[in-house]
Amino acid sequence: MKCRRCRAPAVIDIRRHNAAFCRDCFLRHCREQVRRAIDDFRMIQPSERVLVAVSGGKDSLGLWHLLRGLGYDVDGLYVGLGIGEYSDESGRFARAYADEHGGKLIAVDLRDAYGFDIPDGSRVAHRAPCSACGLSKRYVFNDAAIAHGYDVVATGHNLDDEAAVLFGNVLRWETEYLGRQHPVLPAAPGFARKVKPLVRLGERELAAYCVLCGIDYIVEECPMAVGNRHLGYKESLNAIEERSPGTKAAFVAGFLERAQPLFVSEATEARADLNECVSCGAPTPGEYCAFCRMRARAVGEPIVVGSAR
Ligand code: Q46
Ligand code: ZN
Repeated sequence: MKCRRCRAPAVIDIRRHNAAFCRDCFLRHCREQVRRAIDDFRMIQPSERVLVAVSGGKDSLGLWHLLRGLGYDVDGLYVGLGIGEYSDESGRFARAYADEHGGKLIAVDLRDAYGFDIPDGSRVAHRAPCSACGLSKRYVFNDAAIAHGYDVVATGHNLDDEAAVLFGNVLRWETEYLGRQHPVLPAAPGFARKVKPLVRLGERELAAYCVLCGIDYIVEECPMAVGNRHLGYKESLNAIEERSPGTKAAFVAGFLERAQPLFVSEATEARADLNECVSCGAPTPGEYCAFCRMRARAVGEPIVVGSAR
């Protein structure tokens, strides 16, 4: 197996590109995919400050490394979710990367900052752990970006993630989510811009990128992911991809090009006419934002005006 670019011995083959690469050409390929995604979707301007949501896994640490390699001004944000040993470990990997590579890492511990963690909070609030977790992370990323003056929040969602989320949204015809499923969610009053620069790279490529760059990352999956729908969608898509490489990339790219614009108005309507949460000031369609409502249930206290920020 030879590298497609330089004919040196290859270290990885990527079936959907029908190509193999040596180490250096593969790293270049990864940077190139990220650069193309950023340019195609106008994700980040060169002078902007970027906050990467870091979980300690291959995607987020790989993203931090790739963005730095492309010359962006990037810091990391780690949210301590309180998911036992998994959170302790993932925090260690995030801090170790920041120490080793001289990156600035902002850490927010959910329990210290907001009084609950994901396992207890989701149980008490009667919410599925991943739903409570997703809501909390989105809230904390946005809040931290605005509080610290970042222009954009970058998350490590890769091609496999995007394909699985799209698959789920299509199976249930979640039209509002489909309208919002885009590599860039523009800024709006109270919302920082959100971008997904890894949308052109698969999970396996990210793992290989980290290994070849010597980036240590947490390999264990979050224990709360076991049996969730998202994993089931990934497995189904993997089976399809195995038989016909390139399906996931075509699915996501075709959606973004031909179908996503049809659903945009629904998502925009849902974002219009928002009020400020009476408790924390975050944008919300109601009186209190979903995070403050969940937090109040999780900590077993009434929502206090001005309590969360
Ligand atoms: S961390 Fe949180 Fe994931 Fe764990 S609880 Fe679910 S959403 S699975 S990315
Ligand atoms: Zn609120």
